Amino acid sequence: MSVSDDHAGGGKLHAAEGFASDAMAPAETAVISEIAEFSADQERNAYREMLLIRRFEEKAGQLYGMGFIGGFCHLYIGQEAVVVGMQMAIKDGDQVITTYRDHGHMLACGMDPKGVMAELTGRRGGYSKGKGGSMHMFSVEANFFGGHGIVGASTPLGTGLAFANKYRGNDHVSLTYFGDGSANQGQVYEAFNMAKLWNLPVIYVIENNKYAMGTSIERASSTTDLSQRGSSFDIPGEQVNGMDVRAVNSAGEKAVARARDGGGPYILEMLTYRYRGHSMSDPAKYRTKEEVQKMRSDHDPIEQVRVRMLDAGMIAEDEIKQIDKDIRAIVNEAAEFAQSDPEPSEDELYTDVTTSG
Ligand SMILES: Cc1ncc(C[n+]2csc(CCOP(=O)(O)OP(=O)(O)O)c2C)c(N)n1
Ligand SMILES: [Mg+2]
Repeated sequence: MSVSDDHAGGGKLHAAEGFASDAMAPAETAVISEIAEFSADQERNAYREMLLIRRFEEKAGQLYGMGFIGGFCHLYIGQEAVVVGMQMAIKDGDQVITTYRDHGHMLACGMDPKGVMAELTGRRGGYSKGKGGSMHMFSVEANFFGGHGIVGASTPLGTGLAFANKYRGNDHVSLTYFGDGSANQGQVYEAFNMAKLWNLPVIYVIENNKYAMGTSIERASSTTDLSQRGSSFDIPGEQVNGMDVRAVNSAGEKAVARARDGGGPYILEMLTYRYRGHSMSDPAKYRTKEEVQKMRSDHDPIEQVRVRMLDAGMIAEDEIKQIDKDIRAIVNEAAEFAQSDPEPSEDELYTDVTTSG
């Protein structure tokens, strides 16, 4: 049985082979991190966290289809290893900021699935009181700084978070996520310049899922090894197998330790893939079903951990089923809350809303 409804393949996994010999192979010049083995606890934790994101996103997709969620909704299914592996590499107080594909990041930061789901359905128990929606959530307690709809905008803001850490003299780092499409935005390079000039503790996590909406990286980018995009600013970087949570974690641990020690900014280009469309309204004409199916069956981040744990005798089938059941219960509870919680009252219309002019 597959771990995921979304994982239709059930095919053989090649966890240790990474991307060798397929279209997702890293550039030839790229530095590839060594993969550290996980302890049984780490495997279990990674499995649970990734599964929570997967199931949450599947449920969000269903609620969207049923008309409970309006506006934009960008699902993270397929990319779970990136945020979970990175989250395992940081400590409390380190900041996380990302784009609109943000539900996984919020869950990984420890935000309440009920509050996230209720925000998606526009209810008052949502993180923005039901007035922000999928792309506009925030939690100071969880050190999650959004949720940003403007492509490239999270990069200078995340650099600013790193500046604040340095200014305050603390040892925190900022994980600043953005996509392959965002990597062609001008403000990213203005931020790179300042990050290096001031030696800021920021890790730029580029989630290269190969597409920016319907445009492949090959069609949009003059250079496709995004880990080297900081070279003009003397910011080093490396490509990482973003479908293997251990590879992400290994690279993350190194980059975070370096930044915490005053080593300055670093780029981690995560080679990853989204299984679903760009958003819920995506005609998906820009890639073949076979391409998607191959990633799901050969590289699924959750299935890799499940198979590894079973092969190593770290976990029994029954325990896996129990984790599955627990996660389903959490997600169902979130979905029920998101459908039964009332909408914001009318007098909320003008609170916390900024206007210009
Ligand atoms: C400044 C700006 N330009 C264009 C858009 C429209 N837009 C939304 S998402 C997107 C693609 C971004 O792709 P990528 O950075 O690869 O992130 P992914 O969606 O793959 O996670 C575009 C062009 C926008 N939101 N902001
Ligand atoms: Mg992309």
